[in-house]
Amino acid sequence: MSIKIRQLDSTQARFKEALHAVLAFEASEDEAIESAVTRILADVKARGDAAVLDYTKRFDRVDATDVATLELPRARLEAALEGLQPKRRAALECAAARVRAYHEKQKLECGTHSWQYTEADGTVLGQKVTPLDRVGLYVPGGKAAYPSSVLMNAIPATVAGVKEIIMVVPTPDGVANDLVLAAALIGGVDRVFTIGGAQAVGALAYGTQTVPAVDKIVGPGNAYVAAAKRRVFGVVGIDMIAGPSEILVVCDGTTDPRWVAMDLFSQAEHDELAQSILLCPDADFLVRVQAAIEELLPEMPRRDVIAKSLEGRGAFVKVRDMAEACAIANDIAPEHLEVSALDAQTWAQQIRHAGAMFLGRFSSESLGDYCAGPNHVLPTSRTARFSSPLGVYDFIKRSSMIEISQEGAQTLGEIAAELAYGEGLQAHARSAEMRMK
Ligand code: HSO
Ligand code: ZN
Repeated sequence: MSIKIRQLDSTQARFKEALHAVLAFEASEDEAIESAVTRILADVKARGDAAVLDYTKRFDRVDATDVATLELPRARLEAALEGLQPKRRAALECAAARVRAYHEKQKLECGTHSWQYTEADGTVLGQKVTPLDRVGLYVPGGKAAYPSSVLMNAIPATVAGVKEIIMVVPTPDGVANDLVLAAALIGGVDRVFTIGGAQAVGALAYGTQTVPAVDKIVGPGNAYVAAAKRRVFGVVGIDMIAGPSEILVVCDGTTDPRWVAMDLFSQAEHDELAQSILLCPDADFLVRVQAAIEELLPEMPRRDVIAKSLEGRGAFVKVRDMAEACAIANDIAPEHLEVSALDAQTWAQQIRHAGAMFLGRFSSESLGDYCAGPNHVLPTSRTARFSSPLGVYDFIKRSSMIEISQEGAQTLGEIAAELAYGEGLQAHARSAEMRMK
């Protein structure tokens, strides 16, 4: 199967522009989607359950008389778990345990704890950390229904101490995915409603007679779900809106080219718009990876998706050396970065922008997708320059704590009053002064 992947060379004229043209991805704002979503959200806000039932009948062909019947009883989740092949169940449970262990560590070490300190005059200042009360987890029903994503979203929330996790998942024609339901149970989801689309996002954001309103909505979804999440932001919190998946492999030429080819496939198979890029200083190695791709692609059940992704958005970049590869990696700021090199830890010291770094030739991204432990919900489309993987910190918030001593009220009162007069705010000034001797 011959496949044509774009070839770039860091020494070519206008290389940076050429690279950025490859990276460019704009989530197109579709007018029709936006207006449909606006209508659905307004309807759910106004009519609650009745609107949710109407849309569920129209879009999922599930005709229910009452939203309560769309909630799955716990016994249904338990049956899904019991019904799994033992090996698959063990894998799911092991993955969950590893993801939980990693996030427990994150809870201890990432500043998710309350603190306070006392000043000389007895004034106490601090920060109080509180988990969110209730979180909504959106799970797609169609081709991108990943049980692993249920774990990755639910587990950091439970570790953070979120009191209640409400999952929504559409079941077109009434068909549920048992692996997803089992993952919900293992991941600590409290309630599951079989609703989806913008109507489910609206139900979670505004609450209906049956679906409780949540404080934050997380989880992936199609263009309608993404548009709905954007619109309800402010009423509730949302996680990031993810673009297509990306992998960047930086290789020194010492890894088996077939391993590298399969790693590129592993992202490409997600989506025709997924992006797989390889940087290497060794031109001959790039030729060998191309040969491995041609050899391995025909075996892949998802070869058509892979070929479209690699030909449409993939690239091979010949770089001068590994140091330059690291600099280019920082510019790309990929969702996943594999440093497939002998001294990966050393090169990693030069990397600052990547959602997740996979170091050394044994660290395939696929292990991180399922069971290494770190979260697989990662910043895409160069947003790793300023944002982080989903984590425990996304399910907590901070409150400032201020307890001023009588002595502190004298010294701070003077400063506050002075600034308040400067701003023309008399009541502020008087409120501070009244507490002064
Ligand atoms: N690579 C995806 C996550 C995933 N992979 C789920 C397999 N299942 C996120 O970028
Ligand atoms: Zn993946």
